[in-house]
Amino acid sequence: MLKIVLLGAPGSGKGTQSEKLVAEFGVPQISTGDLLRSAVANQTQLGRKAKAAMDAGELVSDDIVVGMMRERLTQDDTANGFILDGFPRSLAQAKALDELLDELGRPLQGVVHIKVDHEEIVQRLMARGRSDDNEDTIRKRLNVYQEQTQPLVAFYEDKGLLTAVAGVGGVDEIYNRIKTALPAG
Ligand code: B4P
Repeated sequence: MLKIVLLGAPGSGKGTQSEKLVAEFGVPQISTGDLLRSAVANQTQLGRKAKAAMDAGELVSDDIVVGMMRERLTQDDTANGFILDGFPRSLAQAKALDELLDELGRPLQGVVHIKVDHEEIVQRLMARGRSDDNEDTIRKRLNVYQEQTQPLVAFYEDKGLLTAVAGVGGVDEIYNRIKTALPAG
């Protein structure tokens, strides 16, 4: 059983580290970024609504993302837990997640905050080269992170759920730090 959120700026390595957690703990990774990109690629109604915000480095609206997560978190494969990657990204999303997990009787065990300096992130994402990885959009995403997502650090700290790990160094080194930060049980 592992029910956690990986919190961190875009490009902090949430996706990279989630893959390793999935392989070791056998619970699904739920990435709102991946779900949204797949909706865009399949040209669904939701994808068409999300595309402009994603291209501009803005957050997709809370109601779209929360609706998508409600659907995903009620699927059977989450019975033994989940790794939330890139969700929540705003206080409204965090509060909606609390309500949803309360309803499901599966409260969050912990939040791991992966901390990486923003200049390092710009370098990493420019090297990755996804369609939203040009310098202007990356800087926009970092500003959005600062304004809308950073407040979640205090939100989860107040709940006693947050542990911070340094997200610089080798992928395995960071993974070991994350494992040490995982909640017991
Ligand atoms: P995401 O898909 O969440 O994209 P990300 O933040 O860029 O990815 P991540 O942090 O997982 O970084 P990764 O491991 O890939 O979001 C994309 C967009 O979707 C958002 O801008 C927004 O528009 C929308 N969206 C998503 N969720 C939303 C929500 N909840 N609400 C509203 N809108 C939402 O690593 C990045 C790079 O670094 C990779 O190239 C990787 O190889 C490299 N890397 C990883 N670890 C490294 C290390 N230790 N050293 C060096 N490089 C490393």
